[in-house]
Amino acid sequence: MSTLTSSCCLGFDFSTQQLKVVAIDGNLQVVHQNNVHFDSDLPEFRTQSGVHLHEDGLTVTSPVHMWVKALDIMLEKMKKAGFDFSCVEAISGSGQQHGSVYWKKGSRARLQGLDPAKDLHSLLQDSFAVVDSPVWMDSSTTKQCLYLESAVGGAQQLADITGSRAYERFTGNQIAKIHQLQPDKYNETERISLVSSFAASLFLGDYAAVDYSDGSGMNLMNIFSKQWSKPCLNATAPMLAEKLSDPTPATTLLGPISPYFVKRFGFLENCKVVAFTGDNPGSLAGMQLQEGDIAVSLGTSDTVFLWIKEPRPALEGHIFCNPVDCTSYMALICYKNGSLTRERIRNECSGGSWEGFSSALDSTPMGNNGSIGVYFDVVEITPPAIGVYRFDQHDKRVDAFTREVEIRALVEGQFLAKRVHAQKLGYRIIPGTKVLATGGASSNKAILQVLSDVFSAPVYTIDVANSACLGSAYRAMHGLVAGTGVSFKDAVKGAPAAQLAVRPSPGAMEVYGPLLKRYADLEAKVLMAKTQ
Ligand code: XUL
Repeated sequence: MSTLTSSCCLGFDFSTQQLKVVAIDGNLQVVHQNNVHFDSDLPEFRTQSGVHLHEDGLTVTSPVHMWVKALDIMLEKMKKAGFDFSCVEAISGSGQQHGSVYWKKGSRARLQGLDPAKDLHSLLQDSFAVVDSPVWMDSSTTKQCLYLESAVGGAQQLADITGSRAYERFTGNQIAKIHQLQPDKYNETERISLVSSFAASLFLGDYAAVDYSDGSGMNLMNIFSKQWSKPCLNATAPMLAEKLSDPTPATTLLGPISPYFVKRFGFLENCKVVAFTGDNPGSLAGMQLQEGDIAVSLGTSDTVFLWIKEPRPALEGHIFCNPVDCTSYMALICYKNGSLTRERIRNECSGGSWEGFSSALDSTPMGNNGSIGVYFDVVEITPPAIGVYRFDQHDKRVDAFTREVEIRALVEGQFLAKRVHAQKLGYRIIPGTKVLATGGASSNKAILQVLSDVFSAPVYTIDVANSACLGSAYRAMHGLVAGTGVSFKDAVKGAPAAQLAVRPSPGAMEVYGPLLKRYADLEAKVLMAKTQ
């Protein structure tokens, strides 16, 4: 990026509920932020939290025209706020993962010749074969998932190729369903985009390639060769390779911005569009995760992302290609029993008070004198089990713990689970490993101390309300220099860094080393009890 302080990079995030934008200047400072809320700013689409839930209770879609119109509104809002588009050197973005867009035959030519006198929404009115795009919340494709796994030799085989076993929300299974239930629409489709590459296509004025990272969330790409997997394509739908076109690294400079935006909004002709990616890969960039680091987001559901070098795809979690370094990977694991379970135990064991919860953690020893708990109030994703299980120091099941022991057993159990599953996917603590904690519970020091002890690594906190969006602006800036060999880390040197919150207590490694193994064995026992 040039040193002109007035020049900037833009990051967009097409997420489930809103479209967001962040502009950063040459010093990596945020100089503009804006958003368009789908439900309230575009009420004509009648979405709830950005989506339509269908009557079967499984199908979830979003209107593709709503996303196009949101971009019209966003750019008008920025113009009204006095944003100077001529200072933008590069644009990148992210989108909710797995969602798909079906461009109708003839749309490429339309994208290449957009009339700057009109808005995108009216220009692209007739450009989509499927107007209700399937999104990540959809779980209607179990049949297609079972078929895909059996076609490639089983769930583990599919994970070995694509980084994940078959998941209903993953795009390949959604494409298979559209081909089976709406063959005419499938045949009318010239190009299938992810939400991310669809958004990039709007800026590029041409079809944008799917990037390796978001492409890893489709159950279609070989994450090692970074090519579409022929057996997966064949088991999904005919002529699919042509409709997808080749994937590309997330650092790719796709080309200059479409003349439409130059004429309509005053962007410079040589403003660059850098490949868009998924929101989770975007967050990895926004949080400036580095090799060996692990990010733990403690929210309604807990999510863990990792930067890994040697992935080991498993039947749980996902391996995606890394969005900022093509030789690395990222793993993503989701847990449903996050803050709601912590709140339940807080209510039952410390009268609803976080102070009481924290004092219980402070007054009980690391390792809880051998007491371990597994607390799955709702069916967990990783592993798929439900129920509350308490074990004493001899691995004998017990009915209850004292209140303090219960609180520590919950928090230790949640963090042991995160480390055990991360390790199954290839995670290793290396010198310099940081744990980046985000989300509601990351403001609780006592909880962070347990996190630090269980991982035997320092815990840093970072505000990531907009991490995917900010990550996209960082990636736009990196995209300008990535071709000359500059690493992402060097490109974002000087960006606001995470703050050290706590260090591991002395002796933590000795306590939690053996407990990790015990937790893994006990969790396997719980899973076995469920399947018997
Ligand atoms: C990840 C996933 C969600 C969406 C949310 O696999 O499905 O996190 O990316 O936008």
